[in-house]
Amino acid sequence: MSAIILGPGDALLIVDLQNDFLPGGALGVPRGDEVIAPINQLIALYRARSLPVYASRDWHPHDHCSFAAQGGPWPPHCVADTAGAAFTSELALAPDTIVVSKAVTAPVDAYSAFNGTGLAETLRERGVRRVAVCGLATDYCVLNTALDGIEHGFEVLLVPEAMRAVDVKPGDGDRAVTRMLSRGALPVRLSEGKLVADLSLGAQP
Ligand code: VGL
Ligand code: ZN
Repeated sequence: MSAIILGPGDALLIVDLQNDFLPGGALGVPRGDEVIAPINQLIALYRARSLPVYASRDWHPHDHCSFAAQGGPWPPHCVADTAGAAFTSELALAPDTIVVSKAVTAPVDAYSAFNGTGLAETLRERGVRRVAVCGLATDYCVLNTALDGIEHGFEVLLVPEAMRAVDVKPGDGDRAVTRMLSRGALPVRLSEGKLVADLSLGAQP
């Protein structure tokens, strides 16, 4: 079993754990609620080592271009300052969580937490070199965030048990995971409260 030793340079990045993306929300991800428990474990793991926790959120104006009324693909969701846009209260976010708001203006959509947010610079200033990515949804914002993270030169740990997919087309989530791994993300899983490499997901020997 290959344990991942967390230390300086590590950070946790939780993608879009907002009420609208949970079952019953405006754009509920099927079984999205199942990620809350593992993400809370991840938060505890990183906080125990005083490592930074980042949480991105979709933070749209009411007339955002991704909404159907504007010709976009989605129902209205995550409108800034509404209950749907709030992080789920079941998430054990500490007051020092660094919140990253994205797609905050009407004409621009952003699936990636790196897109238009200054996140790469913020991470570098903090000395972060490796981010563990988890959250919703695997096939949209998690996918684009992880790929951008790699593009920006960060090592990316992927926590599949702590993410769920929209699966507009069946298999979208699995294909997204395959894409992230093929670009160099390392799959990890929680084992007895620690992170270990997930060799079952095609990591190279
Ligand atoms: C997302 C659809 C629309 C996501 C955001 O967070 O994955 N999906 N906006
Ligand atoms: Zn959105």
